[in-house]
Amino acid sequence: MSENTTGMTEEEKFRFDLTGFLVRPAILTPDEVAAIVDQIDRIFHDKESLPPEERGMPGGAAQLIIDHPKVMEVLHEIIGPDVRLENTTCIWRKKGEQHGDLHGGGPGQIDPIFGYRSAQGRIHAGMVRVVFELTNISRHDGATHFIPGSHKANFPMHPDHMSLEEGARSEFLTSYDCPAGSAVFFTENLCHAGPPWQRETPRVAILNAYSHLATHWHRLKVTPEVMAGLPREKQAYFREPWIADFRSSPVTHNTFERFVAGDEPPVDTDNSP
Ligand SMILES: O=C(O)CCC(=O)C(=O)O
Ligand SMILES: [Fe+2]
Repeated sequence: MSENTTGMTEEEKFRFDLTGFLVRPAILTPDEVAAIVDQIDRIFHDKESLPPEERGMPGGAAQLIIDHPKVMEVLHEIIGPDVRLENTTCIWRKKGEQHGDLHGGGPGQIDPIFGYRSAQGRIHAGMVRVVFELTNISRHDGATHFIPGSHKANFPMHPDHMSLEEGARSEFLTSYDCPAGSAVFFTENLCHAGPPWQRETPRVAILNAYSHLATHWHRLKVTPEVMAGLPREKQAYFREPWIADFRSSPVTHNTFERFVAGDEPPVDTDNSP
Protein backbone atom coordinates (compact mmCIF):
# COMPACT_ATOMS: atom_id res chain seq x y z
CA MET A 1 0.00 0.00 0.00
CA SER A 2 1.39 3.39 -0.90
CA GLU A 3 1.31 6.03 1.81
CA ASN A 4 1.28 9.75 1.20
CA THR A 5 1.80 12.68 3.52
CA THR A 6 -1.88 13.06 4.35
CA GLY A 7 -2.10 9.76 6.20
CA MET A 8 -4.76 8.43 3.84
CA THR A 9 -3.42 5.86 1.39
CA GLU A 10 -3.88 6.19 -2.36
CA GLU A 11 -5.94 3.02 -2.24
CA GLU A 12 -8.24 4.51 0.43
CA LYS A 13 -8.72 7.67 -1.63
CA PHE A 14 -9.49 5.59 -4.73
CA ARG A 15 -11.93 3.45 -2.76
CA PHE A 16 -13.72 6.37 -1.10
CA ASP A 17 -14.05 8.25 -4.39
CA LEU A 18 -15.25 5.15 -6.25
CA THR A 19 -17.74 3.87 -3.71
CA GLY A 20 -18.50 6.79 -1.36
CA PHE A 21 -17.51 4.88 1.76
CA LEU A 22 -14.45 3.50 3.55
CA VAL A 23 -13.85 1.19 6.53
CA ARG A 24 -10.82 1.58 8.79
CA PRO A 25 -10.83 -1.64 10.83
CA ALA A 26 -10.16 -1.73 14.60
CA ILE A 27 -8.83 1.77 15.20
CA LEU A 28 -9.99 1.53 18.83
CA THR A 29 -8.37 -0.89 21.30
CA PRO A 30 -10.51 -3.56 23.01
CA ASP A 31 -10.22 -1.60 26.31
CA GLU A 32 -11.42 1.60 24.64
CA VAL A 33 -14.33 -0.27 23.06
CA ALA A 34 -15.28 -1.88 26.40
CA ALA A 35 -15.27 1.48 28.24
CA ILE A 36 -17.45 3.18 25.60
CA VAL A 37 -19.88 0.24 25.41
CA ASP A 38 -20.24 0.36 29.21
CA GLN A 39 -20.98 4.09 29.04
CA ILE A 40 -23.60 3.65 26.28
CA ASP A 41 -25.19 0.75 28.17
CA ARG A 42 -25.57 3.05 31.19
CA ILE A 43 -26.86 5.95 29.07
CA PHE A 44 -29.66 3.69 27.81
CA HIS A 45 -30.33 1.63 30.94
CA ASP A 46 -28.92 3.31 34.07
CA LYS A 47 -28.19 6.95 33.37
CA GLU A 48 -28.09 7.99 37.01
CA SER A 49 -25.04 5.79 37.58
CA LEU A 50 -23.01 8.21 35.42
CA PRO A 51 -21.81 11.68 36.43
CA PRO A 52 -23.75 14.42 34.52
CA GLU A 53 -20.88 15.16 32.13
CA GLU A 54 -20.89 11.52 30.94
CA ARG A 55 -24.66 11.09 30.47
CA GLY A 56 -24.59 11.89 26.77
CA MET A 57 -22.41 12.04 23.70
CA PRO A 58 -19.57 12.96 23.37
CA GLY A 59 -18.68 13.04 27.08
CA GLY A 60 -16.92 10.46 29.22
CA ALA A 61 -15.11 7.54 27.64
CA ALA A 62 -16.63 8.43 24.24
CA GLN A 63 -14.73 11.73 24.01
CA LEU A 64 -11.68 9.99 22.59
CA ILE A 65 -13.47 9.51 19.29
CA ILE A 66 -14.11 13.26 18.74
CA ASP A 67 -10.64 13.77 17.29
CA HIS A 68 -9.21 10.28 16.95
CA PRO A 69 -6.04 10.61 14.82
CA LYS A 70 -7.07 7.77 12.48
CA VAL A 71 -10.31 9.64 11.82
CA MET A 72 -8.93 13.15 11.62
CA GLU A 73 -6.31 12.24 9.03
CA VAL A 74 -9.07 11.01 6.72
CA LEU A 75 -11.35 13.99 7.38
CA HIS A 76 -8.56 16.48 6.74
CA GLU A 77 -8.07 14.86 3.35
CA ILE A 78 -11.71 14.62 2.27
CA ILE A 79 -13.22 17.71 3.99
CA GLY A 80 -10.26 20.03 4.56
CA PRO A 81 -7.98 21.29 7.33
CA ASP A 82 -10.77 22.89 9.40
CA VAL A 83 -13.39 20.42 10.51
CA ARG A 84 -16.34 20.66 12.90
CA LEU A 85 -18.16 17.82 14.63
CA GLU A 86 -21.72 18.86 14.14
CA ASN A 87 -23.69 15.93 15.41
CA THR A 88 -22.99 12.86 17.53
CA THR A 89 -25.46 10.16 18.55
CA CYS A 90 -25.04 6.80 20.22
CA ILE A 91 -27.28 3.85 19.43
CA TRP A 92 -28.23 0.63 21.19
CA ARG A 93 -30.21 -0.89 18.35
CA LYS A 94 -32.22 -3.99 19.11
CA LYS A 95 -33.34 -6.69 16.69
CA GLY A 96 -35.96 -5.31 14.26
CA GLU A 97 -35.19 -1.64 14.97
CA GLN A 98 -34.05 0.52 12.08
CA HIS A 99 -32.93 4.05 11.32
CA GLY A 100 -34.92 4.60 8.18
CA ASP A 101 -35.26 4.14 4.44
CA LEU A 102 -32.60 4.63 1.79
CA HIS A 103 -31.78 8.32 1.40
CA GLY A 104 -29.20 10.38 -0.50
CA GLY A 105 -27.53 9.70 -3.83
CA GLY A 106 -28.04 11.01 -7.34
CA PRO A 107 -27.35 14.39 -8.94
CA GLY A 108 -29.54 16.38 -6.55
CA GLN A 109 -26.81 16.31 -3.87
CA ILE A 110 -29.77 16.69 -1.44
CA ASP A 111 -28.40 19.99 -0.24
CA PRO A 112 -25.17 21.86 -1.05
CA ILE A 113 -23.95 21.11 2.47
CA PHE A 114 -23.83 17.39 1.58
CA GLY A 115 -22.32 17.87 -1.88
CA TYR A 116 -19.53 15.58 -3.08
CA ARG A 117 -16.90 16.78 -5.58
CA SER A 118 -13.45 15.83 -6.70
CA ALA A 119 -11.15 18.18 -8.59
CA GLN A 120 -7.42 18.34 -9.32
CA GLY A 121 -6.64 15.16 -7.44
CA ARG A 122 -8.50 16.17 -4.30
CA ILE A 123 -11.76 15.07 -2.73
CA HIS A 124 -14.11 17.76 -1.41
CA ALA A 125 -16.88 16.05 0.52
CA GLY A 126 -19.65 17.90 2.30
CA MET A 127 -20.95 16.31 5.46
CA VAL A 128 -19.10 13.07 6.25
CA ARG A 129 -20.54 10.48 8.57
CA VAL A 130 -18.26 8.39 10.74
CA VAL A 131 -19.88 5.35 12.33
CA PHE A 132 -17.86 3.82 15.16
CA GLU A 133 -18.98 0.20 15.30
CA LEU A 134 -18.53 -1.10 18.86
CA THR A 135 -19.48 -4.71 18.15
CA ASN A 136 -18.19 -7.10 15.49
CA ILE A 137 -20.19 -6.55 12.31
CA SER A 138 -20.98 -8.95 9.49
CA ARG A 139 -22.52 -7.61 6.29
CA HIS A 140 -25.68 -9.62 6.94
CA ASP A 141 -26.36 -8.07 10.38
CA GLY A 142 -28.17 -4.97 9.14
CA ALA A 143 -25.57 -2.30 9.89
CA THR A 144 -25.43 0.71 7.58
CA HIS A 145 -26.10 -0.21 3.94
CA PHE A 146 -24.96 1.66 0.85
CA ILE A 147 -25.48 1.88 -2.91
CA PRO A 148 -21.81 2.32 -3.88
CA GLY A 149 -21.11 5.10 -6.38
CA SER A 150 -24.53 6.74 -5.89
CA HIS A 151 -22.92 9.86 -4.35
CA LYS A 152 -21.95 10.93 -7.87
CA ALA A 153 -24.70 9.27 -9.92
CA ASN A 154 -25.88 11.40 -12.84
CA PHE A 155 -29.47 10.18 -12.80
CA PRO A 156 -31.91 10.33 -9.90
CA MET A 157 -32.03 7.25 -7.68
CA HIS A 158 -34.29 4.81 -9.52
CA PRO A 159 -37.24 3.41 -7.49
CA ASP A 160 -36.21 -0.16 -8.46
CA HIS A 161 -33.09 0.35 -6.32
CA MET A 162 -34.70 1.98 -3.30
CA SER A 163 -36.27 -0.96 -1.46
CA LEU A 164 -35.04 -2.51 1.80
CA GLU A 165 -37.51 -5.41 1.52
CA GLU A 166 -35.85 -8.82 1.37
CA GLY A 167 -36.08 -10.08 -2.22
CA ALA A 168 -36.67 -6.57 -3.61
CA ARG A 169 -33.29 -5.07 -2.77
CA SER A 170 -30.99 -3.53 -5.35
CA GLU A 171 -28.25 -5.87 -6.53
CA PHE A 172 -25.88 -3.00 -5.64
CA LEU A 173 -26.99 -2.63 -2.02
CA THR A 174 -24.12 -3.63 0.24
CA SER A 175 -22.78 -3.37 3.78
CA TYR A 176 -19.47 -4.32 5.44
CA ASP A 177 -17.71 -6.78 7.74
CA CYS A 178 -15.54 -5.28 10.47
CA PRO A 179 -14.32 -5.95 14.00
CA ALA A 180 -15.48 -3.93 17.01
CA GLY A 181 -13.69 -0.59 17.21
CA SER A 182 -13.78 0.13 13.48
CA ALA A 183 -14.63 3.45 11.84
CA VAL A 184 -16.89 3.54 8.77
CA PHE A 185 -16.71 6.78 6.78
CA PHE A 186 -19.28 7.78 4.19
CA THR A 187 -20.46 10.91 2.46
CA GLU A 188 -24.02 11.78 3.46
CA ASN A 189 -24.70 12.19 -0.24
CA LEU A 190 -24.20 8.46 -0.77
CA CYS A 191 -27.50 6.60 -0.93
CA HIS A 192 -27.63 4.76 2.40
CA ALA A 193 -29.87 3.40 5.14
CA GLY A 194 -29.86 1.84 8.58
CA PRO A 195 -32.09 -1.19 7.80
CA PRO A 196 -33.74 -3.43 10.42
CA TRP A 197 -31.11 -4.88 12.75
CA GLN A 198 -30.97 -8.67 12.39
CA ARG A 199 -28.96 -9.90 15.36
CA GLU A 200 -30.20 -10.98 18.79
CA THR A 201 -27.45 -8.90 20.41
CA PRO A 202 -27.69 -5.10 19.98
CA ARG A 203 -25.82 -2.91 17.53
CA VAL A 204 -23.87 -0.54 19.76
CA ALA A 205 -22.37 2.31 17.78
CA ILE A 206 -21.71 6.04 17.71
CA LEU A 207 -22.76 7.99 14.63
CA ASN A 208 -20.85 11.23 14.11
CA ALA A 209 -21.38 13.89 11.44
CA TYR A 210 -18.38 16.05 10.53
CA SER A 211 -18.36 18.98 8.16
CA HIS A 212 -16.39 21.97 6.98
CA LEU A 213 -15.82 24.68 9.60
CA ALA A 214 -18.03 27.04 7.61
CA THR A 215 -21.18 24.94 7.68
CA HIS A 216 -23.70 23.79 10.26
CA TRP A 217 -26.63 21.49 9.47
CA HIS A 218 -27.76 19.90 12.75
CA ARG A 219 -28.93 21.96 15.66
CA LEU A 220 -26.51 21.02 18.40
CA LYS A 221 -27.86 18.71 21.08
CA VAL A 222 -24.81 18.32 23.30
CA THR A 223 -25.90 19.28 26.81
CA PRO A 224 -24.18 22.14 28.69
CA GLU A 225 -22.96 19.65 31.33
CA VAL A 226 -21.35 17.35 28.75
CA MET A 227 -19.78 20.29 26.88
CA ALA A 228 -18.38 21.79 30.09
CA GLY A 229 -16.78 18.43 30.93
CA LEU A 230 -14.72 18.40 27.72
CA PRO A 231 -11.20 19.86 27.51
CA ARG A 232 -10.90 22.94 25.36
CA GLU A 233 -9.09 20.97 22.61
CA LYS A 234 -12.26 18.85 22.21
CA GLN A 235 -14.71 21.76 22.62
CA ALA A 236 -12.88 23.32 19.66
CA TYR A 237 -14.68 20.88 17.33
CA PHE A 238 -17.95 22.58 18.32
CA ARG A 239 -16.78 26.15 17.80
CA GLU A 240 -18.91 28.62 15.88
CA PRO A 241 -19.19 27.95 12.12
CA TRP A 242 -17.29 30.83 10.53
CA ILE A 243 -13.94 31.25 8.80
CA ALA A 244 -12.97 34.92 8.97
CA ASP A 245 -13.97 37.98 11.01
CA PHE A 246 -13.49 41.09 8.89
CA ARG A 247 -14.32 43.49 11.72
CA SER A 248 -10.70 43.32 12.84
CA SER A 249 -7.53 44.34 11.06
CA PRO A 250 -5.79 42.10 10.34
CA VAL A 251 -8.71 39.73 9.72
CA THR A 252 -9.31 37.23 12.52
CA HIS A 253 -9.44 33.57 11.47
CA ASN A 254 -11.47 31.05 13.42
CA THR A 255 -8.57 28.66 13.87
CA PHE A 256 -8.38 25.71 16.21
CA GLU A 257 -5.42 27.35 18.02
CA ARG A 258 -7.26 30.64 18.51
CA PHE A 259 -10.25 28.87 20.05
CA VAL A 260 -8.09 26.76 22.35
CA ALA A 261 -6.13 29.80 23.58
CA GLY A 262 -9.24 31.90 24.19
CA ASP A 263 -12.29 31.73 26.41
CA GLU A 264 -15.10 31.89 23.84
CA PRO A 265 -17.85 29.37 24.49
CA PRO A 266 -18.54 26.75 21.81
CA VAL A 267 -21.82 27.11 19.89
CA ASP A 268 -25.01 27.46 21.87
CA THR A 269 -25.51 24.38 24.02
CA ASP A 270 -28.94 25.48 25.23
CA ASN A 271 -30.92 22.59 23.80
CA SER A 272 -34.35 23.81 24.82
CA PRO A 273 -36.80 23.45 21.90
O1 LIG B 1 -28.42 3.92 11.25
C1 LIG B 1 -27.62 3.77 10.32
O2 LIG B 1 -26.98 2.73 10.15
C2 LIG B 1 -27.45 4.88 9.29
C3 LIG B 1 -27.87 6.20 9.85
C4 LIG B 1 -27.79 7.31 8.85
O3 LIG B 1 -28.56 7.44 7.95
C5 LIG B 1 -26.70 8.28 8.98
O4 LIG B 1 -25.87 8.12 9.88
O5 LIG B 1 -26.67 9.24 8.18
FE1 LIG C 1 -28.18 9.38 6.73
